Order: sequence, then structure tokens, then C-alpha cells
Amino acid sequence: MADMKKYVEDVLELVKRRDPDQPEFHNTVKEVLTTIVPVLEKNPKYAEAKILERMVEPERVITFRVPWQDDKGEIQINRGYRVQMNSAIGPYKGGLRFHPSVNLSILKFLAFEQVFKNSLTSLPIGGGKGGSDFDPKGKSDAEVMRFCQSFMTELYRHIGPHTDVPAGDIGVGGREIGFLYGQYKRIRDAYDDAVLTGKGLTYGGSLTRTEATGYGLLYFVKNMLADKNDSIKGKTVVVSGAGNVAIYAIQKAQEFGAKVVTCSDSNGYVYDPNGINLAVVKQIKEVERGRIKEYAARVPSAEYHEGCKGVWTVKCDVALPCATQSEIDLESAKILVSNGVKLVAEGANMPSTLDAIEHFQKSGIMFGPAKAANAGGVATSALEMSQNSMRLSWTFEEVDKKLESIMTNIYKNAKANAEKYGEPDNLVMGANIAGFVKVADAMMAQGLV
Ligand code: NDP
Ligand code: 2IT
Repeated sequence: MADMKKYVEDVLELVKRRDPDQPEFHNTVKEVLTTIVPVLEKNPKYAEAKILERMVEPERVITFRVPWQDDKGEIQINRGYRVQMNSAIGPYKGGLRFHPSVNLSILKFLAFEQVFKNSLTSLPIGGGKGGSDFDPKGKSDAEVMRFCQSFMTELYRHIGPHTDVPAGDIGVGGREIGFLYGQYKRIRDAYDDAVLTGKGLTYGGSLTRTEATGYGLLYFVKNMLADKNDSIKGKTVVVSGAGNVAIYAIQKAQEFGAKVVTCSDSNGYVYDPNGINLAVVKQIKEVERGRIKEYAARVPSAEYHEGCKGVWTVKCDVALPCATQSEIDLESAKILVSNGVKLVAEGANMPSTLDAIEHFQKSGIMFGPAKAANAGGVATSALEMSQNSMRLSWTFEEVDKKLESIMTNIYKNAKANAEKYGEPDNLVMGANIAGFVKVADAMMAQGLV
């Protein structure tokens, strides 16, 4: 039998040689490929068909110029991207990120993750990701609109309800999706509402999509704990971030009876021993688009600390990273473990570095990997597409119920594969294997794609 460890190492070398300047992409490829070796050993057909070499090469990468005019009349030029990674099981699907740090390495990592995440949802969606190095912070609504219109003036030709369906991610929420959809519709002269998800409720959006990633994370955590005859009720929870994912993770955690004591943004974190007052967070972040520092000025029991890394020094039972990639490094993982954390589940995409994950696993911490734990957002996006196609809308309760059952299935599928391949507590391996097999089989069935 061919040596599959060697095969994986060779593919990793190939990826590094081709794109030496893409560390985030290297990391995610390494995370996925090193954990699926047992499946490759059982099924040599994947190596023979060069499935891994195919998967690490995006089907298509588009980069484009985005010129726009700011409120002072000055012309600004940003870079736009769409990475169409894999369409084996459905149209490319995945968010758009607007953040100054956006580059091809980050978008390829996100698109690669998205392929396996979307496969896990059991819904017919392929994987993609896009965005821009545009920074929406401090921009007026009019500037954001002009940027979105210019961005879509190029992007529209590459997307469509049966081709590629973008949504939100960091820096892209309901406001941006509205501007993007308006411009798409003008250019195409068609009410293709299933071309974007995360739309507003008055023009084809789905109830529960706003809440879905955060709620889904907590449904996943509920399943993890239920397997150990435990629940989150009464537990102390540390959450990072104060954006879409963090806010609705906090909301559901509180509903489940947990005490959430932190949230954060890229400047710092707040610690509130009385439990985070979510109405205040929503007012600051969703309404005023302000900084989380404000929270401490409004809530007397809270302390504000500069620097976002300190959030992992707060003692907790459960840690839910919901801000961004690589926010938990080995040092933070060690502090969490020595402070007695029992469970870590990822709301953000790849928030834990590879050595941090290894440390959690070695220490016997329950670990819920991003592509399984945060799949509720994209799953609900797929439900939005279904409703658009059917020209009807489901109630909040209907969508929420479907979301919960999808998250339970993802958990069970990841767990079953972890057990099948001999590492019952390794959900990283279980999720990667479950996600991989479906995409690989679809690629095999479709010939040389
Ligand atoms: P938002 O833009 O709504 O919020 C992002 C939050 O993370 C903000 O509080 C932001 O703070 C903080 N943040 C961003 N960059 C950094 C950084 N470099 N260091 C520290 N904090 C940072 O985005 P979302 O909540 O939608 O996304 C959060 C994470 O969840 C991302 O990893 C995203 O890919 C992932 N995700 C999102 C889904 C969705 O449906 N929206 C679905 C699945 C995963 P600041 O305001 O200072 O920038
Ligand atoms: O990372 C993600 O899964 C998302 N940002 C959501 C993508 C989507 O298409 O809803």
C-alpha cells in the first residue's frame, strides 16, 4: 500500500512551493490533510485520482480593481477577490470579508475551510470566499454604499443563484448585503434573490439568518456536553468578539442558563463578573457601530482591558472564540487549560492555531472545530436559498428548528467518524473526514474536474 502520510506531506510541500507566501492557507491545508490519512489508507482510489492535488487548487480565483470616491471627493482604490474553491456538491457558497488584513492567503484558507464545512451541513453547496482590503470602520453609509456598488459592478459577472452565492463575514452584514444586492439587481435586471444570502427580511432574507452562526454554535456545544451528561447551565463562559457571531452566541448561551463574562473587539476586552448585559452590547455594536470600551463606561460592574489577547486569561469553564483567525495561540491555550477550561468551541474560522488545538486535545479538553461548530450560519444561508427558490418564507421557529437539527446531525456525523477511525474524542478528525468524503466522492463521480 502506498504511504499515505508521505502522500499528504508531498501535497503539503507542493502547496508551499507553489505559494510560499500563503501561511494561513498552508495551515488549514495541513490541518485537514493530516487528519484524513486513515481514510486515504482505506481508499487508495483518492490518491490514484489525485483528489488532494485537485482540492488544494481553487477552481478559479478572481481579483479585481475596486475604485470608489470618498465623501471628500478623493478617489480610493481597493482590491476585490472571489476564490471559487470547489463546486463538486453545489454552487460556490461562502461569505465576503471586508477588512484591511484581507489577502489571497486568508481568502484561500477561508474558502478551503468552507468546502468541508458546507459539505458537513448536508445541503447542496460548494465552497468559496471573497472580499476586499476595504475597511468599513469609520466610513459613512454613503461611502460604504459607493464601495459596495463598485465592488458588485465587477463581481456580478462571476456570481449567480446557480453559480456562486456570496454572503457576509467580517465587516459585511445586513447593510452591505443590501447595497450589494441593489447593485446586482440593477445590472442584471432580474430579481435573482438567491444570488446573495443574509438579505434583509423585506427583500428575501430568512428569519434566523442573523442569529444562525451564534445559535448554531451553542446547539453544537449542547450536543458536545450532552454526550458527557452535562449542560452549559450555570457554567462560566468567555466569548471573544462583539460582532454578529459573538452577539448571538452570547444570547443563546444566556438563554441556556450560562454566565457569559466577557466580549471583545480588536482594541480590547470587557470583563463583567455580573454577566454581560447584551442589550448594551447590541446598542454599542449594532446600532452605534462603536467600540466595546464604551460598555465599561455604561455598565458599572464591568472592567475594560486594552488588548484583545487578555480575554483568554479570564477563568472560565467554556471558551468560545468568535472574533478572528489565530486569536488563541499556544500561550493562550496553556493559560486557558491551567485555569480549568473544560470545553472550547470555535465560532470564528480557525481561531485556534494548530499548536493550540494540539494542546487542548492533549489536555483532554473537549474541542469543537470551526468547520463543524460554526456551520449554522452557512446552513441557514442554504435555507434562505431554498425559501427564495420556492418563493415563500418560513417562520423563525421553523428555521430555528431546522438549524438545531442540522447542528445535531453535524455533531453526530463528526462524532461517528471520529469513533469509526479510532479516536472517539477527536472531532477535528471526525469533521474533516466526514466533510472530505462527500466532496471527494462527488468529484470522483464527475470525472476529471
Ligand atoms: P463581524 O464583523 O460582525 O465581527 C467581528 C468581530 O471580531 C468584531 O468584534 C471585531 O472587532 C473582531 N475582530 C475582527 N478582527 C479582529 C482581530 N484581528 N483581532 C481581534 N478582534 C477582531 O464578523 P462576524 O461576527 O461575522 O465574524 C466573526 C468570525 O466568525 C470570523 O472568523 C468569521 O469568518 C466567522 N464566521 C462568521 C459567520 C457569519 O455568518 N457571519 C459564519 C461562520 C463563521 P473590531 O470591530 O475591532 O474589528
Ligand atoms: O464562514 C462562514 O461560514 C460564513 N461567513 C457564512 C457564509 C455564508 O454563505 O453564509
